[in-house]
Amino acid sequence: MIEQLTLYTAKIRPYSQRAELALEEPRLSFTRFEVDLQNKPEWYASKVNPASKVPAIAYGGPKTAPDQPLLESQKITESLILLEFVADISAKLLPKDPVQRARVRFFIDAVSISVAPLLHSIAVLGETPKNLYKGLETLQSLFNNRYRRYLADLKARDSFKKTFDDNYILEQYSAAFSPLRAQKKASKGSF
Ligand SMILES: N[C@@H](CCC(=O)N[C@@H](CS)C(=O)NCC(=O)O)C(=O)O
Repeated sequence: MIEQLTLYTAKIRPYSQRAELALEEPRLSFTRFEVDLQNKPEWYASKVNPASKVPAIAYGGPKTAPDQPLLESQKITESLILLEFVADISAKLLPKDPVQRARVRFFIDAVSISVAPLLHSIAVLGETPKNLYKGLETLQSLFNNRYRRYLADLKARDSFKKTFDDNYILEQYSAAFSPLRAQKKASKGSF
């Protein structure tokens, strides 16, 4: 039986979104708590994640308000580990066949190596997406169909629509990172 589960997340962050997608896909019942990363609750690091990052899960123990996490629940952190955890408790996310499972994990590994590390430099620092194209070519080689088809299928899923609000993300990223980009541009210009 699946126990009480609370996801601590922030909807502008891709690592958080992947944890939320994993929970939405098998339609697990969970409580979602949005962590304001600019103004984190004072209990968050001490009671949920000592690294003070999202996403994180509190699993099991008595039901409680998400802003009053209990010692009795298990705290699980690191988004890729959360994905494995959700796959384990739902028994739905991964294919049954071991070869297919290996393929899925190979894909996850390729995204982790070739795509995910570049997102910060592009979305936050405004650097060229040139290296991302190489990463996408790597992913492309893993598909029988085109990568665009995968992306379109992904965006059409209810789980994706529910967890991705592009206008909000654009707004938040612009507000949070425009000063940093401007500073970076100015310091480049001064050399
Ligand atoms: N390796 C971690 C990275 C988590 C991470 O860096 N989270 C960021 C948001 S994407 C965070 O919470 N940063 C804390 C902060 O901005 O104060 C994972 O995959 O869960």
